[in-house]
Amino acid sequence: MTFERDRPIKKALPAEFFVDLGENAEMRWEAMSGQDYLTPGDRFYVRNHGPTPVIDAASWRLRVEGPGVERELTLDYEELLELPSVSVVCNLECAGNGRVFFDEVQDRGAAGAPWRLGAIGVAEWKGVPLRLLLERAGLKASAVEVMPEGLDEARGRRPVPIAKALERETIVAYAMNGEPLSPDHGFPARVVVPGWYAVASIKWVGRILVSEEPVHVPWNTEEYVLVGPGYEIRGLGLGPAVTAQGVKSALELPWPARLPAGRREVRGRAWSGAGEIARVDYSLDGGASWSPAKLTGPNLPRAWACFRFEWDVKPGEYEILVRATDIAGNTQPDTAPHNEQGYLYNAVVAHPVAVH
Ligand SMILES: Nc1nc2c(c(=O)[nH]1)N[C@H]1C(S)=C(S)[C@@H](COP(=O)(O)O)O[C@H]1N2
Ligand SMILES: [Mo]
Repeated sequence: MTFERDRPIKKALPAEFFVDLGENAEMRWEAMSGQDYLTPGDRFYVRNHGPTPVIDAASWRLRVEGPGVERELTLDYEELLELPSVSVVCNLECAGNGRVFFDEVQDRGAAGAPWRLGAIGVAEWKGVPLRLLLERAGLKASAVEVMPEGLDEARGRRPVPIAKALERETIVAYAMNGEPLSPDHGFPARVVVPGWYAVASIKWVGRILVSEEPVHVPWNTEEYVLVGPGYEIRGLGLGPAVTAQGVKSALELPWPARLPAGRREVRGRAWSGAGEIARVDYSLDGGASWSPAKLTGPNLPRAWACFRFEWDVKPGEYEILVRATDIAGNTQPDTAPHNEQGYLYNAVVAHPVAVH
């Protein structure tokens, strides 16, 4: 395994697709314009806590172990690929996606990567249900949490409760959009936990610990926890851990956007951890009035829904507001409650557009 500190991300980061944030790379939303449902791997955001490790598949092993299983299970790459697999189309979204708006809109910033809205992408992930691996290791009824651990320097690790680990679509993925995972997205294998913020989707997984007690690690006690007024301190953490995704939306436009005057079609995507998108509304008058956008194409739970609307526009300066609602009735609010690390910003965003 090798790391290159001066090249933390391996894939090319062309400026038209990405904002290069060093260890991290944000997708520019205009990179989704004209794309089908999925985000191509060469445009997918990257969130690393250190340089991407380059792992040799031939010497890689995955171990499933711990007090919550009867026996240790060890697999090599070929063995993983031979197990029964499923394909899951879902998004991965960083819990900090939208963080910059706490500062820009709500005047109260938060520490962390200054993501706008491009720390999300939807891919087709193929892999082995985590459930199957747990069963082969002899899952005990006393198992409480399942914690995948990464082989990166940060040893990224994040427990999920046993019920979430056993969901049909929680998988150990080895392919993304029909190709083996790339190093930046977790080669040889990563966990994908649909519906939860992507910190739980551990890349470069080498070990899966099954516990009979709640597990405390930095990513559920110090980071990826909600700290601030209104958030209770529970157990050993500084606040409740971020888990299920909220409802959000974004336009497939540059930030800020520049458009020629005339009849335009504006497009975007909306998503929610709670299921399908029920509706998307937009406002061109600062939120005084709202009109429904048209939902088009697939609307898969825990992935996203594409939407569009017509706009006949004269030269000037505008803001487009978009507000998504999911099937559980959750709607994007006007403001997002502040928390110190700037997670879960899901308020309606005013997208600046200059029309010439
Ligand atoms: N081992 C490991 N897994 C990890 C991370 C990491 O730094 N190390 N980052 C997590 C976070 S915070 C996010 S948002 C997603 C990003 O996945 P991506 O880079 O494939 O988009 O991976 C998660 N899994
Ligand atoms: Mo993240």
